[in-house]
Amino acid sequence: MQTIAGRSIPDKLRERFLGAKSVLVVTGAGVSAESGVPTFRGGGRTAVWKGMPFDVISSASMVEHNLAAVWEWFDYRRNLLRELKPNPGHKEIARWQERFSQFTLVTQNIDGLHQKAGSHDVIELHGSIWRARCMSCQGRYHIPENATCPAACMECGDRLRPDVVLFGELLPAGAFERAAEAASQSELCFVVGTSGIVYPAASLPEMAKAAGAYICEVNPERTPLSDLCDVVLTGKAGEVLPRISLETRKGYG
Ligand code: BJW
Ligand code: ZN
Repeated sequence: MQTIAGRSIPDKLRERFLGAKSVLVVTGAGVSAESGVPTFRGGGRTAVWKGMPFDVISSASMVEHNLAAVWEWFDYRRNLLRELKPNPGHKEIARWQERFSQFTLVTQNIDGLHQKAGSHDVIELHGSIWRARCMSCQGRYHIPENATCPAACMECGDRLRPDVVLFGELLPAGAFERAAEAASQSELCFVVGTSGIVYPAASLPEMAKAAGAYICEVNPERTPLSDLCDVVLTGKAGEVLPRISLETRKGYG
């Protein structure tokens, strides 16, 4: 593992970036930090609601016992998100989908900022804050940016909850399987802005590595995944990712 904190992108990464056909990007809360979204752990402001840490308010137990409080917390976050814009990190990742013949973006984020930046077919492992899900029939409802969520399920009338994945809950059907398939076929894998402690998302770089991919982490801090990576670019996603593209342009330097 090589740690790079300076200005330039190492030659090996440049070679891989120029030659790769199949690329996987795995992102976490850190990629949205420069847009103003609080992270869950470390790296600046962390998510707290009325004095409760996020793992208390964003928990299956709270959904069961106080769904109204959970909605209040998610409504509050959606209101903040409405004003926030994708940052250069999101935008660079969106450009990469045109650059590589096989490109997969897997995010743990629920904020929708990758899609706002132009990314499509994003695998959202932990759901979306912009959807609600019926607690009985699993019917899903998009929540438009300028509207409130429907009061109840239009199919069966039961209560709706945010369509996000809390600890101990299953990921959306097929999402992890598609991500794992992409990991097993990748030649180059970027792990951006995640603390790498939440599974099964954190196993994707491990799978990519086992399949022979070159792994590059982008994060201002070290994580439990750093040792697995071939290179660690120490810095903010919005600064480091555009530099990778810039420094791999023909004639650079
Ligand atoms: C920057 C930056 C900048 C700052 N640029 N970087 C195997 C082993 C052990 C445990 C498990 C296991 N498999 C499953 C588990 C249990 C559990 C788990 O992983 N627990 C661990 C904590 C030990 N996993 C689950 O429960 C998952 N479900 C599951 O596996 O189902 C099967 C199952 C069922 C029943 C029993 C067992 C298994 C579900 C996980 C759901 C996670 N949900 C949350 C909350 C969403 C709702 C909400 O938003 O309120 O998702 S938790 C929270 O953590 C959120 C995130 O998506 C997730 C990951 O966090 P992330 O993105 O990494 O953010 P941070 O804040 O942790 O890190 C930010 C990073 O950015 C830092 O490193 C900074 O340095 C960096 N940074 N600025 C780049 N500018
Ligand atoms: Zn229903």
